[in-house]
Amino acid sequence: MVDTWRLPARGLRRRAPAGERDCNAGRLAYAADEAGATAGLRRRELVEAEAVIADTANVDDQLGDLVGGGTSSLLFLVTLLGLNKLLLLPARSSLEASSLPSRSLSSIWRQPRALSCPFRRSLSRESEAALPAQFLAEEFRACAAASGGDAGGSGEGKIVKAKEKGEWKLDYSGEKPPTPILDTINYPVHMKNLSKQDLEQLAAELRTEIVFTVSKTGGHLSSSLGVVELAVALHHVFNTPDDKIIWDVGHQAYPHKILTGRRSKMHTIRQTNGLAGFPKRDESEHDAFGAGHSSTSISAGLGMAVARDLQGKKNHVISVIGDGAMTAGQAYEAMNNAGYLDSNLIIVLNDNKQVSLPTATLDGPATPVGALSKALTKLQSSTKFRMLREAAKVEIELSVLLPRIFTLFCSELIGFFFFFFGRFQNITKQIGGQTHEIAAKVDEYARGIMSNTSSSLFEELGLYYIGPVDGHDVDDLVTIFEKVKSMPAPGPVLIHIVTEKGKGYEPAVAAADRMHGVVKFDPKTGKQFKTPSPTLSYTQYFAESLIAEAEADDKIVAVHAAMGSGTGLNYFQKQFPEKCFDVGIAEQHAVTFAAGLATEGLKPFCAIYSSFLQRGYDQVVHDVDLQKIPVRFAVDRAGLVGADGPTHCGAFDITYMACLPNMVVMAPSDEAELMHMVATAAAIDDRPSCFRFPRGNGVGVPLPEGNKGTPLEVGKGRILIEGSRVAILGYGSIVQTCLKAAESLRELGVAATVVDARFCKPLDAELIRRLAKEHEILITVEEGSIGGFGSHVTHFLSLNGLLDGNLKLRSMVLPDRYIDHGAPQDQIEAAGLSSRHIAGTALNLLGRTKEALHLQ
Ligand SMILES: Cc1ncc(C[n+]2csc(CCOP(=O)(O)OP(=O)(O)O)c2C)c(N)n1
Repeated sequence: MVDTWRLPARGLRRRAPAGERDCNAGRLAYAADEAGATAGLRRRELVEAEAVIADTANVDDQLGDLVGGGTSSLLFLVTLLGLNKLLLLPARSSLEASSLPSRSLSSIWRQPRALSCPFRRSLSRESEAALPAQFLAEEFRACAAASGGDAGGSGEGKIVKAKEKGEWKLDYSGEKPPTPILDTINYPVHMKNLSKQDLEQLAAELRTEIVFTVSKTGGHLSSSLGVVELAVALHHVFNTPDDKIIWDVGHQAYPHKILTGRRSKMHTIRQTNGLAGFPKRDESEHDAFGAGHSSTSISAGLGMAVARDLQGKKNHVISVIGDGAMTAGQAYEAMNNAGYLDSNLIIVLNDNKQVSLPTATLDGPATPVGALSKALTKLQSSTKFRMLREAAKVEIELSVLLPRIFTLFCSELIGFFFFFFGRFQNITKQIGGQTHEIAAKVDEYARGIMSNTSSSLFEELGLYYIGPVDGHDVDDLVTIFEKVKSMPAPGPVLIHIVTEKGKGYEPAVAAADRMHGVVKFDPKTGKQFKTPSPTLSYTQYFAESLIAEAEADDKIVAVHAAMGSGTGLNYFQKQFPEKCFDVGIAEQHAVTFAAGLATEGLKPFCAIYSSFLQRGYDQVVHDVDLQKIPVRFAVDRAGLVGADGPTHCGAFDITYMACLPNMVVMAPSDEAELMHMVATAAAIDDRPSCFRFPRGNGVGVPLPEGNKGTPLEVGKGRILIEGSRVAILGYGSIVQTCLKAAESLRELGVAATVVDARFCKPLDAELIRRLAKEHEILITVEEGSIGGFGSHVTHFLSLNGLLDGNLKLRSMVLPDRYIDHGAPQDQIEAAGLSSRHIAGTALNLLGRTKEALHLQ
């Protein structure tokens, strides 16, 4: 038997998945394999273990068969009581008698399901190298030390700073940290038989690795640091890609990426052609669902769980959602539906008490917004909950046992029925009627009576609540996940874990914003290398001018959805704390809330990123535009956004706003214009209005006095350069690029007119008519999708017969596809919206194609 499973070195190589072949740990695996005797011996031991595990599984299955056939009520009782493991003792003794080293033995016995399931599956379907890879984890480690492998570790076999007084003392010296365990792990399959100590060390190594990597690339830091133990525990217990882990928002997925085959590419994260900063289905089969926008994970997870059930599959689905993301309505819609559909779904609520961004005001740490965070705090401070956490293991066992005992006592007939159906359905809920209610009460009692109000919000929604659990205790997490995983039909379960954002990295923990999103930084100090700029960001100019407006008009108020720093409204908040509303990650609510404020005579500015406003679109249409309510939308991050990529790209706002009948739609070409548009929006009080502005810094034009703009005439553009033959009509900040294109054209002897359209709605009809009549070529340019400004101009021209003559019209817009994350200049090039592209378009239309090709 042993020989049957001892694979020759070449066989191993053939069977290794492609992704593993070229990776460091893969090389170490082969080194281990070549090492021969040791590797062979260990494999033999493990193969024997597998045989015993298979035996125990057989006994388990036979038990089920016997009882299912109704032949033994004793066995039935034993199974109901969860005592069937006792019957496996003979198998266990034979395992003990085998030649397995005691450490492997005990870890296998401790986690029979975690080990036996993937093994059985991999053997039965002969999947690629799952068995050897898993078995080789220990060999990898041995060989990493022996070979001084190039996987990034020191090869010394231990992390630089070990655990002291229960805390890992990690070294952030800026040197590449030694990561001996991480060096052995390329895919989750390599971490299945790690001991508790190994898992803890793995988490510590991941933490140092993330700090080291992100210090060189920039990106999201502290959310990932807060979930390393969670990621380790999830990947240890569950088996992706069969099991699905959905990371809400996805900004915390760096440890997951590292553990799922992407470690060697982490230095490319968020860069052109590099790894995405968020989970992405195209990037890895381990990324079950793409994200970037928050609060979608429970809906997606529930869909996957129901699809699994309908198709008779048996995998697990886990949605990981933060307490911030949990503030959005969609999360509750999903939980409500999950409680009703009752499908097996595991929701991990990662509660780090940081709901909004930044995680602090300008003056220091911010209190989390919303009632939910208060409720969670109450739950955590409850003595019963603390006791519950300590007794988490017992609690879960009880939750399974008590209904079973109860059911048995009620009626063996019901119990029999329950066994048939209940094994695969929620235990108490499936019994039905009064019996269900009584069983549910026993269940609740067993779980310690959840809180003072006897049942938490989540319980009311139909979820089985477990927690709060220390989210930095790998052992607890593993135990709970294993228990939940082994429950036959728990329905939707919510595991509430408590973590610290930035955990383990002092500069992040100490920083007011927890170093949520960072540029490159010095790992020793956490000091970020911010490039000094002579100008401020558009966001800051917006905030300054809104403050100036509010100083002059006490009716002005501001609303944002968990983005105080992102929208600059933290400055406004500091000045007018009573007039600034952070509503949590709740864009839909933000819009209708602003509408409500406006109906009572206030002048709300609702500042939301272009891509996030998509979520509040029906509210924009139905609650604002249809009723002509004067809400002012400050649409930040309009156009391409660089490293955040397509999830955050503000591509569609011109299109979705300008199609609304009552909306005034504007875009400034520079920061001074932005200030004028803030003033214009403040002045428009009979209908809604919006203005879009990009990520990035202003161009350095003189600002209006006191940062207070002057209202513009609605629907009037301005001519910046008068030329002939060619007119370039720009909308928004891309007007600056149009000016550069005109400069290139001028050098080639072409005098182009450049116009700043200012308004997409209403269009400056008179100006556009004039441009069409006085030029041969009209080019519209915008950093937005098809259907926006260019479409409105074309529509106007065609309706007015201005396309019936010789005019050559071209609309330059974002291409009809999503543009990947990357450097802003690369994205502009990919979109074909650089000054070279604009000038080239003009030259081509003038018949000067060769010169167009040679443009720089
Ligand atoms: C719909 C939407 N609105 C706003 C954001 C911006 N955003 C990214 S992370 C974040 C906070 C998320 O908090 P939480 O889920 O608790 O995760 P943490 O950052 O605390 O780890 C916000 C508001 C977003 N990603 N999606």
